[in-house]
Amino acid sequence: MSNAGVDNVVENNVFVNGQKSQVYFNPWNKFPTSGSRCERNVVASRGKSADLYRLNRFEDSFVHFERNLVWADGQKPNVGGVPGLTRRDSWEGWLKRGQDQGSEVADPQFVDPAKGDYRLKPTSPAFRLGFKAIDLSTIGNYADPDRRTWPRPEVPVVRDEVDYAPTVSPATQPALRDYEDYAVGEPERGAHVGNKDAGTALVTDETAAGGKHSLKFTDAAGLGQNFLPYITYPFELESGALRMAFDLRWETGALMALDWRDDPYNYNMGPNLTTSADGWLSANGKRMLQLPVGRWVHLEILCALGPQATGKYDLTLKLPDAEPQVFKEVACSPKFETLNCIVFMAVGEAPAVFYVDHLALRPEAAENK
Ligand SMILES: [Ca+2]
Repeated sequence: MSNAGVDNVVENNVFVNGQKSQVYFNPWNKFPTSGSRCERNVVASRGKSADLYRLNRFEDSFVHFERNLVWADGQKPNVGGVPGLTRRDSWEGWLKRGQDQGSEVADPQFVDPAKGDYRLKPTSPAFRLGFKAIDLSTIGNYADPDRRTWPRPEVPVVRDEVDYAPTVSPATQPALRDYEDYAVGEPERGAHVGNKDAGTALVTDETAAGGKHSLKFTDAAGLGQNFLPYITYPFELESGALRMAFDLRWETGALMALDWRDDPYNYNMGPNLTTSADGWLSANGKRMLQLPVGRWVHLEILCALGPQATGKYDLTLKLPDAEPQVFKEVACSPKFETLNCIVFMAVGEAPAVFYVDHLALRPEAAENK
């Protein structure tokens, strides 16, 4: 990972099996970013859930990529974060920009990756691209008079199992969460939870739409970032449709935001729901109805993805003691086609709460739409 910087050279490295990305360039507003090169590297990961490159707010003047050997275990490599590149076609779009000229998508032919041996076989295509074999004999923990502390056989080397486990497929989001088997105070499972200080998203037994537990978002002042607390549910859906249903209990002043995104950061906005401080629920900026205070309401979103995406989705809202209201073909970004994550946030800057229960996330075949 490189945060900003000028004229950095990243060459002749082997980057392999980073859980989220293999190569990460990130510009910082207050420092210059330009003229770096990323060449003759072997960049490989175990599949589509990880990015090959993560390039936030990328501009071609930041980094030039050339003659790399890249491999996503036979899948199409993902280049994430580049404005204008959709995830599903990111590699083709990346090449069209003139990046990664002379690079190849091919199996690097590691000697024995299952045993951690990432030397390259002599037949590896990397050598054709100019990669020079790396002498590993002086890398790692070996005895040397210049070294005071390594190796220390009396100290066991503990590695986090997660470092070696493939990322859980985002397609495995449970179909329904009712939070009944969660402990009070437990964070959401299978998701990335952003809690800070008094701003938390945790299971509670204060109220529930069903059973005894629900998920409580507690907003607070002074959290530094207005999107805290948040919960991000990872997905990797590029076709079909997703039906999302949940019960929401809104309390006075709570600013809830729910985003469907095609990229975690530089996203085209899919379905998006927000609440105002006086309880108006808006769908992608369009006012729908006013939520009652302290009552459970039921919401459903159905949105087609991939080739079936239309830039529109169906929204169903059911207030207590009322018939469901169906809003067909609510407009979101026409460029929204693939689902990378769904994010719940409490975006206020003052104390307020809302609750979520019966969260259902169900992929469907497109023909069911
Ligand atoms: Ca419940």
